Amino acid sequence: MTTNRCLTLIGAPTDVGASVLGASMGPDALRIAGIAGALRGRGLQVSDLGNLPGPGNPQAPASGGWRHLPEVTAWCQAVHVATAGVLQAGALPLLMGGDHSLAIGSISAVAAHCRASGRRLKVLWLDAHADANTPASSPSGNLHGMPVACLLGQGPQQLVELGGAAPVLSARQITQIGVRSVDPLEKQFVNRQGIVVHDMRAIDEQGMRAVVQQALADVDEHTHLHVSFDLDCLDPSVAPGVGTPVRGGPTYREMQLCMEMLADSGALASLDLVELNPALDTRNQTAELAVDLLESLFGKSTLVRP
Ligand code: B3U
Ligand code: MN
Ligand code: MN
Repeated sequence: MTTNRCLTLIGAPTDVGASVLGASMGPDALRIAGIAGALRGRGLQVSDLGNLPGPGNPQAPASGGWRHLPEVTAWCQAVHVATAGVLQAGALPLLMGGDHSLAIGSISAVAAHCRASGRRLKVLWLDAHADANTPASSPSGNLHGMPVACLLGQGPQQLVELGGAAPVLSARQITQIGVRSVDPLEKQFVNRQGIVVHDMRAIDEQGMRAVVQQALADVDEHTHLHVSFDLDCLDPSVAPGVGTPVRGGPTYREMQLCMEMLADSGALASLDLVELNPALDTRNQTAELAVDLLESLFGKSTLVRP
């Protein structure tokens, strides 16, 4: 169970890092699904900062290897400042996306906070994609496919240096779970960097329990655990409301176990919940599933466990 009992919701209604429009409606869909009440039900003190303001989506083609760099930079700066403020106030920031490019803003703020407070940062990246493209490797130019590379110091300078110090992370600080779609050149980057990826084959062969145990092996009481949860990690049969679904993802039960084990670590201190696309959802099913999984992430369990 996490020790921080104050949580602040931050809405980041952007889809400017993606091709498919609609993730900008994610924060409100999560509110409609009852995110604040569910977290209060877990005993947390919840406040909602509302939605951050940011630039709209110009729907421009890629140039220079990326799309919408000034707009994504502006969103990430806003997210960075808001996340830093919440951490400074001693609360747990929960970023409601919005597309996954916003993690450059949140994680750069979390990393600065950890540097200042002497805590070790560990990032768990739950995603169907590795999000480790660079402008040279990206097939789309979409910046939501590049946040991991940017955080590791590879990408447009504005994003790489968004939080000042770069790189924000070293490869051993990030572990990925649920990955099943990686572009050819992106694969080379992931291998060169030595990022630990527990792909779907690992989950199939070893089970979610063993995978999460390995991912948490270096997490202790001095660790700030940041979870960056892209909802397209889940199998699209249970989570259809995402812009870039990939079949063959974790089931509801597998992801619930993952959430329960992360809760047990007691280390969770910040969170991104991204890529929810209400325009593609059926009756807010994916938002409701996200809220259900959050309850497990914040300690809900069927029985009292020792
Ligand atoms: N790897 C592809 C697709 C993608 C990555 N992240 C998302 N989609 N959501 C790309 O465009 O970089
Ligand atoms: Mn992602
Ligand atoms: Mn994804």
